[in-house]
Amino acid sequence: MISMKTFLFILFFLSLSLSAQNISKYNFKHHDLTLPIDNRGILADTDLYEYTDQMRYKSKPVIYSSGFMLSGLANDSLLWVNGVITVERNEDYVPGSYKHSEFDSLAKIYVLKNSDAPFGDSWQNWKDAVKLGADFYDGDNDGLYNPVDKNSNGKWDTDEDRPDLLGDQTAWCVYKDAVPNGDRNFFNSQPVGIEIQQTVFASSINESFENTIFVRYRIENTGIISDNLDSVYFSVYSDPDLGLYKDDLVGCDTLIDAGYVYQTIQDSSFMENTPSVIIQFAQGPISFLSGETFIDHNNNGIFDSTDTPLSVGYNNKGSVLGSDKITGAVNLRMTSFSNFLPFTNWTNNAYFR
Ligand SMILES: [Ca+2]
Ligand SMILES: [Ca+2]
Ligand SMILES: [Ca+2]
Ligand SMILES: [Ca+2]
Repeated sequence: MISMKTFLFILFFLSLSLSAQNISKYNFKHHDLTLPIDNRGILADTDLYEYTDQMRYKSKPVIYSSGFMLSGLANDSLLWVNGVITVERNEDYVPGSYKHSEFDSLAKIYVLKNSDAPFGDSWQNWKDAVKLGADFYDGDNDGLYNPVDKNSNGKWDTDEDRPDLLGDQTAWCVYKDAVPNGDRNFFNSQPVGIEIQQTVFASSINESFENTIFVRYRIENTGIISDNLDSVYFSVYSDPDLGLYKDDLVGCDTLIDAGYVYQTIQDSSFMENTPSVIIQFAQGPISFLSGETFIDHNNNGIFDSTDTPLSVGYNNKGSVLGSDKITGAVNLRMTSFSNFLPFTNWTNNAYFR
């Protein structure tokens, strides 16, 4: 029997609602996992130091490349597609924000650790992340991020500001779909005005989380290019390699909104400790669906005060910022999964989509 005691999880939180690039990279470490990332949406497939150019478990590869794909209709008619899929040369995002473009030179990866001193350097540096739109806890409720130890006790108190640190460690960045048409793999796809706040975080709050890295995407149509983006699909994309990629198998589990990659034989690199990788949607985007999540009494297609809610959606923002409860809505779940064989001489190689 093959032992597959180890399960690695990547959980995705979603919420919908060019010039010279300033590339910043970070090797996110959590127990036995390492995940190199950059500030334009690339997960795993980015060089930092020798042997960091993949997501690794106990120094051995588990994911070669990961990112996402988005598609939809702009202004009800124009079909667009973009994404970050390095193995297919789709790299359609650049560091920075449409809404706060005057601060694009600050658009790097901001790292917060639970072990950082309260009000220390990482909390002060977060001021620049806030300029680019990052969340913070506004303890004194003045609308500004000003991390000051008001009572000088060396500790954070609830009436003092703090950054949006989730779990043990948080790495935040923002990027936008500003790569021009001529530099894209999808030749007819133009920037449509999407910006994405990406938060990679990890926690040790329980044992299973020691093998888990979370990725939260906050995807926004800024309205700067397209008034309306409709029928939008978001896909997690991943090119996993459990050690040697040729014997990897793939599947999905609709009950837990997850895709996974596994082996039925020992991997020649991991041997008896061959892991499985599970990529799970932990919190889908909020959606209001007439007739499903609310009864639309006034028939305007919008959930408003005269309507009857049928369900509740949630936006979990961590232990400090808490959770929003959104009545009349639902968190969307995984609706499809596919694996993909891009090159005929590869066998059993799989993608999550
Ligand atoms: Ca404040
Ligand atoms: Ca204090
Ligand atoms: Ca393998
Ligand atoms: Ca209504």
